[in-house]
Amino acid sequence: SDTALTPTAAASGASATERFLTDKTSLPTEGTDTARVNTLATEVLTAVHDVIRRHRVTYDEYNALKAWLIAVGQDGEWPLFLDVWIEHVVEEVAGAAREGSKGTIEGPYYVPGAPALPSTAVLPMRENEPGTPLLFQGQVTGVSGEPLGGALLEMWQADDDGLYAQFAPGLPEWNLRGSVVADAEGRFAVTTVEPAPYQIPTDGSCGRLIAAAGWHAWRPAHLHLKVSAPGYEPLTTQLYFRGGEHIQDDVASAVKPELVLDPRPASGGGNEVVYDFVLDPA
Ligand code: MBD
Ligand code: FE
Repeated sequence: SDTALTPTAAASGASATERFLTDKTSLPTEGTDTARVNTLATEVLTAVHDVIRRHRVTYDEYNALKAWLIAVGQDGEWPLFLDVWIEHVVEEVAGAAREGSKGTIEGPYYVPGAPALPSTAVLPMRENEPGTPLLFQGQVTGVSGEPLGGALLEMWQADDDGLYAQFAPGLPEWNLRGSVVADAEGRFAVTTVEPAPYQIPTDGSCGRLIAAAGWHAWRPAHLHLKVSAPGYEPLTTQLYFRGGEHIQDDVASAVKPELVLDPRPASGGGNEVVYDFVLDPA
């Protein structure tokens, strides 16, 4: 096989780390809330101390942890580790007061600036893109039912091999990534292909943790979306497929019942599904 086209933990980790450092706000240097940091850091450290005492952690185990933490950084897998095992609780807290559509985690593979597409569109894809065609349509409204004309739906997803453009080699830059602009009534109709389940890299430190703990590395097949409109709270979400593998045991714990699609066969072949988004006021 062509090793240049084989996805590796180190390559996708480096891309995800660079992505994060480019897009997300840099570390605050001023205005640090010392009391807040003191509370959070003290409680996290105390929780770790308690585990060490309760399980009589040995020096061999401590050194294995130290080596593993160093390797996570060397592999560029901090974005992956944090988004798989921590982000779902941050999102749970952040989204608790939302009245409109449920959201879920963003994960490490969002890239801003995907090609702009009209309300009826085909996501950028290769000729003969493998996978079951999917017509995904719906409407974006506010919580009072007001249509949000011109709402933006940024979409990104894995292909039929479970690979994300810009994080696995050999795919066109914007494959299965697009910025869809809804029509004047907030409606959209996007043609894509159904993604495959996603296996997080098994050849890096996150994979070594999974193997050592006897876990599995799978996420159920999913579409990622960021839905936004001026004056409304942006929504970051994912949509899954009823009956799909690992819906019940997502390694990233990011499935919610409201996020599971039930596509049915479309008359022209492939599948189709309707899903509406409701945004909270900002
Ligand atoms: C993904 O595709 C993903 O969505 C998350 C949350 C973590 C790793 C890979
Ligand atoms: Fe994903």
